[in-house]
Amino acid sequence: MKLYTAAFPPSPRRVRIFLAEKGIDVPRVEVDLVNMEHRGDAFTALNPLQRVPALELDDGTIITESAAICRYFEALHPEPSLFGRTPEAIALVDMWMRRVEFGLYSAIAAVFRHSHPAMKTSEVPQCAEWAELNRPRVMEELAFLNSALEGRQWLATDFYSAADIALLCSVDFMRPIKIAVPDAFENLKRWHLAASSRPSAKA
Ligand SMILES: N[C@@H](CCC(=O)N[C@@H](CS)C(=O)NCC(=O)O)C(=O)O
Repeated sequence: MKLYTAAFPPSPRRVRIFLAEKGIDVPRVEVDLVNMEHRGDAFTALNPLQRVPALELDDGTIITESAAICRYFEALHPEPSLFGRTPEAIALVDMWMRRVEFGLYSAIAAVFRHSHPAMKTSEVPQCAEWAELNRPRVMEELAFLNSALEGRQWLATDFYSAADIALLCSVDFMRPIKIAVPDAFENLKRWHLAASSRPSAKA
């Protein structure tokens, strides 16, 4: 088994944090995104979408999409559970993970992909106007998540879950687009400190 990953972007980091929480060690292949290795023939043969992460199983099966890779490892190693054990917890983790992905993460990604110089060759054409339209959406999503975290330690349920990992990777992905969590969003700030303090955050 091999995990194709890259150091800085959020999606491969989601998988690395997930694996660290589970205590699973998977051989890794670092894909050089700066030098466009993911656009080369070898990686394109693995993932025609030319994105990381990708997981190659021993029989050659390729799994992409960070959430799908995490679900694969949850099924292989159910404990500690990061997707929930009860029907209710499973649904809540999924609900919050999707809210983070479709809400906050997609707004941040739109700003990053359409405004950051590093994405010039990947996002063609870059549309600066689309980036600017998404900046206020990022703030709206942060406000929503801040209120959702009122009185709660973790986002979805009473344990640190895959939804928290998605949120941590999204919030940290705001650094390159120079958006910070406003001080007024105290619940989100408290949550971010707690999530960042877990050893897995360094993965
Ligand atoms: N939905 C996918 C997103 C994968 C993705 O967009 N990966 C980015 C890094 S976070 C990438 O490989 N970007 C390279 C490019 O756009 O050229 C997932 O969750 O795995």
